[in-house]
Amino acid sequence: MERLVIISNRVAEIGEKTQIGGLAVGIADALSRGEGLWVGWNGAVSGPGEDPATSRKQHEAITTLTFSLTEEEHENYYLGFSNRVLWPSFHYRLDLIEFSEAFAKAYSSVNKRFARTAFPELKSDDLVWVHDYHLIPVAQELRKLGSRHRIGFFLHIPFPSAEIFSAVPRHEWLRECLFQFDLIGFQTNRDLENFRLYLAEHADVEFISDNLIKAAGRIIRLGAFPIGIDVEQFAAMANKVDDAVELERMRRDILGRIQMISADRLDYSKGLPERTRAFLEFLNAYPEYRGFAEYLQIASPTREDVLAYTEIRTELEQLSGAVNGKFAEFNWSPVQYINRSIPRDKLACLFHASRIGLITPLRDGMNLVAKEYIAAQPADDPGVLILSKFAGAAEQLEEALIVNPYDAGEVAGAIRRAVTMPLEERQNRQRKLLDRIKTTDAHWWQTTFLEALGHAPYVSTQSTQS
Ligand code: GDG
Repeated sequence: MERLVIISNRVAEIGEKTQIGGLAVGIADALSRGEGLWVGWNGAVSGPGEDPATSRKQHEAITTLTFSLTEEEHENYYLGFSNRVLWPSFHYRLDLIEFSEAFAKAYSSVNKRFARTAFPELKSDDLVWVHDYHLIPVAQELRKLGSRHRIGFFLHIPFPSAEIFSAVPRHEWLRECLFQFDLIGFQTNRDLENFRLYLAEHADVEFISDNLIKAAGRIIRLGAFPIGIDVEQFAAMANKVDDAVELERMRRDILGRIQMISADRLDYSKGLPERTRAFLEFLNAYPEYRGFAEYLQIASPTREDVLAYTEIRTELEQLSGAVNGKFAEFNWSPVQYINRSIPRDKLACLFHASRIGLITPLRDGMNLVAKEYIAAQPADDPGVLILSKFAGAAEQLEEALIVNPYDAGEVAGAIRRAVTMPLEERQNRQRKLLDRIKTTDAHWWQTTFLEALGHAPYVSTQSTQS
């Protein structure tokens, strides 16, 4: 079997399996199928004059090769082009783009650095798998260094409509960079279709079949590979009794209360204020639930150096405060807002104990929390997933209550429906949802992608040397 080389912006700590998040589970699983190498940023920013030296670590058959970014690289490549240009635009927020020439330059040069770090390590038959929007130019940089490897790219976030993508500064360059991969993978069929429509309108491409194109003298395979989770691992965490969580659940049972839960990074794409407004609408429209419905909102801090993120946090804090101020009683608070990351096993137990999972992003590549909520449900008395139609997961999880997150009244109605849903209907929906997340789990995701990459017809007729 060929060795797998993963290149991603961040490299996770491997070892503590229960604590690593969704994406890292999929990658660690892929790497552990044989020998594996994982290359990327270690998360540290080196000060002026400090040596951002590469460090190598070994965890059984997996080697990690990590380096720090300089302050300037962190500012312009990571916070700049990646998170002030690509992230907002791919999530349909062109209004939040802050573009500068320095961002594009740093994005290009840091990608070069990723490629230069990885290239000397590559053996001739390695499979190379590059992850996400931070690293679109990596294949082109590897090709310039002489790489003839099969290189795959997986986009974890949505690929927007042609109209939106064509507004991204340097989209022509990004497109040409993408053509240096052998396989381009998306989360959903919708993303794949958006990419094809963009190409049809803006690029010189020959469409060979649904999954093959010819561009820049190369044959490139395209596909949709919805990312999954390790269902058993998550369910095992959820089924472990956590005394504090269990005590709270019993207290709610005695008082006839129900809990709704959401857990996201505090990102504007996740629709947190809209969701809080929908909950407010629910309490306004259905007053009989005042004193009984509780909404636990776990919003972990993220990218706090970007203005849009501090603004969304302020907005959310004002809103949660306003809902509590309006409706709370001395012995009941409608919103519990936590602006910290909590341990993964605790999160699983909280999902298990919550009657409703309220997952309503405005745009999301997939959304693993939706799948984790399902994995965590007790089979005999499962909760109900309310899911935004703009989460990639909605393409698969049809038995969830699918809602438009911009329509507070519709979400409030779905909450009401979830609260009153008969046990049999909940069980039926849960059975089907569970089935689906099991058949397309983390293992399925990585094997399907790597099989497609292994079979990608590597044809290069042009030299990219420059
Ligand atoms: C990107 C795409 C795509 C959340 N709060 C806490 C916590 N989490 C964990 C969740 C889940 C992960 O973080 C979040 O994954 P998502 O998929 O929901 O979202 P993004 O971070 O935006 O990920 C997304 C994903 O890539 C994979 O391709 O699905 O669409 O945007 O695992 O459980 N974990 C802990 N404490 C928290 O407070 N420990």
